[in-house]
Amino acid sequence: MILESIRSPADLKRLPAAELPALCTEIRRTILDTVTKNGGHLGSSMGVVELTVALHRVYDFPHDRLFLDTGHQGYPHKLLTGRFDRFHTLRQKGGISGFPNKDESPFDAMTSGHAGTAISMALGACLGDALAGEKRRAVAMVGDASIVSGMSLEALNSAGHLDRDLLIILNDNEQSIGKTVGSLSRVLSKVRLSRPYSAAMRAAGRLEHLVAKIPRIGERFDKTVHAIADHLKHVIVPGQVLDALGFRYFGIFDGHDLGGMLEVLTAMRAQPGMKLLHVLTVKGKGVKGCEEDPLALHGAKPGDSFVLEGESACKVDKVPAAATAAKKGPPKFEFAKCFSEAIVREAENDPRVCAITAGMPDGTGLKPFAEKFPDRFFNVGIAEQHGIAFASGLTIGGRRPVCAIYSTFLQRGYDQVFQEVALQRNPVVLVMSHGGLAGDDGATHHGLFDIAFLRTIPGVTLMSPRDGAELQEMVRFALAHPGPIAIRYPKAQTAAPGRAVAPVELGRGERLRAGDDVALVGYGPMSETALEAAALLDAQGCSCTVVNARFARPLDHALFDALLERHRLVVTIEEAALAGGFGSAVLEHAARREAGQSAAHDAMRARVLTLGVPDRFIEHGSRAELLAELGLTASGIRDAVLGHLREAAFHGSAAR
Ligand SMILES: Cc1ncc(C[n+]2csc(CCOP(=O)(O)OP(=O)(O)O)c2C)c(N)n1
Repeated sequence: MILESIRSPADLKRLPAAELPALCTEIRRTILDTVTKNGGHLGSSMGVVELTVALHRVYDFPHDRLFLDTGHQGYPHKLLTGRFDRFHTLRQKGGISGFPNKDESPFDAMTSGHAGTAISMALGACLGDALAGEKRRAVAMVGDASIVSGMSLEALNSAGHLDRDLLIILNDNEQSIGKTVGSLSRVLSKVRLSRPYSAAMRAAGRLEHLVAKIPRIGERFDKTVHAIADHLKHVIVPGQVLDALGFRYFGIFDGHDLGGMLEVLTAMRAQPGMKLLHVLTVKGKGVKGCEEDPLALHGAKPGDSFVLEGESACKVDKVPAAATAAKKGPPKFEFAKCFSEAIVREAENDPRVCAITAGMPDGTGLKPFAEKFPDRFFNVGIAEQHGIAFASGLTIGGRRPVCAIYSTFLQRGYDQVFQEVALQRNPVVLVMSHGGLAGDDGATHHGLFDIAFLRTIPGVTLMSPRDGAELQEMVRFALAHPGPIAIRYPKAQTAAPGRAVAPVELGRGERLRAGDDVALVGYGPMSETALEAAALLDAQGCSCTVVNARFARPLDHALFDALLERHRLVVTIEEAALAGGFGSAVLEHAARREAGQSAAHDAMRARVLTLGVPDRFIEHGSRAELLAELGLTASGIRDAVLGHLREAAFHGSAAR
């Protein structure tokens, strides 16, 4: 196997050119075999195999710097930069990350996972190096959905006039997760149709033979031959726009033509200044059916069986028995599916209900809504900031918008939640999926900070359901609420909805069972874990009250006063950062309450123990593994409580 012998790009550079096509096939084979076992981002990586091989053959990384936008297309890069041996551990706990990670390899110029950041980072690196007197080149590879995100456009705007040696590669596969949306993407489509070669290159009298002989473009030419002349008259040629911005535009090139990529990148490397290279690729290239259904290939789950073109079956190990056994028992639903059902139901009853996603109609569960209410569904692309402000605008028109964004990506829209939503008191419903540990995607994708960052904004109500049935009630409650409100839930399964849920009341928690010694208060699905922990603590002679907090804001002060007075210890449990989170809110309340009491009034027997995610970044692993590591399981909670009580008893007796 050639790939085995590639320990670094230096080995790749020594490889006879004739062996490169076989190497590309091996890279595709390795990615497919690994991702169908471990899960991962398949389509984007399969699409950039030739491009990545050519980049590493031509550039001198890590002296030159490569910034992969979002990073989900980075598997070929990992395989060529000394990680072949460990590639089978992809996305597994302790194994290599599914995204570029600067702690993993010097070839990863940045740790990434969020879209739209590569151009800014590459530009900053260029300028930083220049200021340090170092001569290095920088390359940013950006997808066609990410390059039209706000941050990329801001970076292009700021980069153009700076005379730095930066190459931006627009990896255009016409896909985001699903079809790329928006008018800028329509401009790109027109460009694809109208600009099959690089005028700049032609003017330079070089590389004319690289004029893209792209089959898909060719087909489209046939179909639209009459339209082309028209397009040529009206289209905004990116070369003109980018020239005006200070970039030199080169395109379009076939990203699967390895020889062509080597030649064009060699030319790019020799050209000083800001360049944008427009490359057309096919998402999932090499996988059978990739052109019909690229969405299916964006992310693969363990056990998915994909077949490489020209093969009848691929080697896919069956899902281990343990994993299938876990599926038995009462029916389970994804939280996202429960949300999906609820929002469709609410929209059927209320024509004001609208839904917004920032490029994630599938992951957020909004697809059924989009199909049923296309006029009330808005996919704004990878533009969380815009999506939130846009939702707020919809309220001005009397609509009831639900903005469904993963917790980690909502971080992009903090200022919009502050100014466009909260300051105006506009009733936007923010629905955060992946609130908690996102599992295999790792540090960039865990949604751990939303409670802390939203809790500081006046007037934003925060809640989290204990299960799918309660989530559906909360969606109903949120849509009737007169101000900004956010619901968070994890990327996890829950009991199928159906149980009767006690009515949701603003700022009121729900007592699930009564006990004498310790009160366990769960936020969201941690309430279920708290119930299990209470059973374990019972067995140790420790009687527990269990509360489902429901709201992190407003906090149920009366309930917490009662808990603090009647228990030796109040324990808060959340799948979120402890710093500033739900437990912090309870601690603040307890401290304020204590400060207001006279020294003689020693009614507050309880102390507060906060359990959650400590003050560090959490790497990838399955959600179950990470919860266990962080002690957020029933046995972990039991051990923490017993340890705390033992310590308190020791200090108590020492003081006496
Ligand atoms: C800020 C942010 N929002 C949403 C996402 C989720 N996301 C991951 S990949 C992706 C699509 C990226 O499309 P594109 O840039 O065209 O690259 P491709 O997958 O086509 O290679 C999206 C929306 C993200 N990673 N970051």
